[in-house]
Amino acid sequence: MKPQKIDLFCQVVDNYGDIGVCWRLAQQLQHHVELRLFVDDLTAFQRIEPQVNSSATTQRVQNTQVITWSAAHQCLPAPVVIEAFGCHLPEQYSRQMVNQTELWINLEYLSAESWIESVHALPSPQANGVVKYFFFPGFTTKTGGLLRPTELLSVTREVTFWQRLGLTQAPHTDKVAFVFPYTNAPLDLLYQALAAQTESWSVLLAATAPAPSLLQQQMLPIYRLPFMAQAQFDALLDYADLNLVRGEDSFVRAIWAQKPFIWQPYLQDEQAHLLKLQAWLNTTVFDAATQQLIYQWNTNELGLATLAEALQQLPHWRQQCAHYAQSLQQQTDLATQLLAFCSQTGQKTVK
Ligand code: TRH
Repeated sequence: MKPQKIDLFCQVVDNYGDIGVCWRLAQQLQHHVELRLFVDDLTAFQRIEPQVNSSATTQRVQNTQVITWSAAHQCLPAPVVIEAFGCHLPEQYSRQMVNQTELWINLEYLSAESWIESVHALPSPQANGVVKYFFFPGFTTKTGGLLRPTELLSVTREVTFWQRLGLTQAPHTDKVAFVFPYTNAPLDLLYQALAAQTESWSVLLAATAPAPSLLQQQMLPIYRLPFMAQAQFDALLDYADLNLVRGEDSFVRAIWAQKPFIWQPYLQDEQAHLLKLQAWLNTTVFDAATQQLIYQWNTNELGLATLAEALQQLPHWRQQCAHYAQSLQQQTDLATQLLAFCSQTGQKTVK
């Protein structure tokens, strides 16, 4: 059964990763199926997509039907339902699924840990009588793959692009770093290392990042950005010479930008994020120095000399990132895998 209609549910737990992933996925799926995206927090959604009307119960946003969580009970469930990151579906909607839904998928968080392969695509019968399948994104062919953009965005030295970001023109330094960190990232070290390079660097600092001190602003040009639409965010990842990213969504998108990047995973109890980080590093083609640099960025062990040295070797770092992205490109992307999974599995579970 080729799916015709899919309902995708997104609950915003924290930050922007949940809606960031769901919006990306929705935009890709809507080319193939009639898609409804149910979101519980339109204010967060509006920040990454300004076309969203935060008070509309239902609306079309770039060809995707967007419905608020509270209006879900008025909708007859689709044959395929995807809940993102184990969010709990609205109760009444969930009860109605029994006669309507052939396939229920829980799209899980991304991880490179090896256990993912053994649980990806496993079924689990649910109280409402519908079987739920666990769909794990990942970095190997035994997982659900990664969300992949259909094209890279060529930014654009257009003045209007920069004006929307509050800049009069593109930064005029030799190189640009785009910085989207968690608050505990060693930014002072980064600024010092960038300022010490022979080539001149400027920093484009995401709206959520800690404000630079006066001293830091004297080291190099730091442009504080407004909160941007996700498409602009992506364009900057493609434009920058170095990307500092975090969480899940900006991390994956930074891989495709094929630029040197450092990933800061979302902090978890008992240092679980470091296990995730190491598991991912083990799957990469990065040399030991690059792996160590990324790891130490997250443990606050990184030395100024190590970072400065890596920046001096930027073309080599960039080459590694390009190879890495090219090797991952051999894998089928997440949206394509999800659709194929629906075709194969929906058939089997149909009553
Ligand atoms: O916001 P995050 O820290 O999200 C996190 C992670 O996804 C984490 O895995 C999850 O468990 C936690 O939330 C609850 O980082 P992430 O995943 O990179 O998502 C950020 C999104 O915000 C991404 O889609 C880009 C978007 N964004 C914009 O569109 N414009 C902006 O100006 C900024 C700063 C972000």
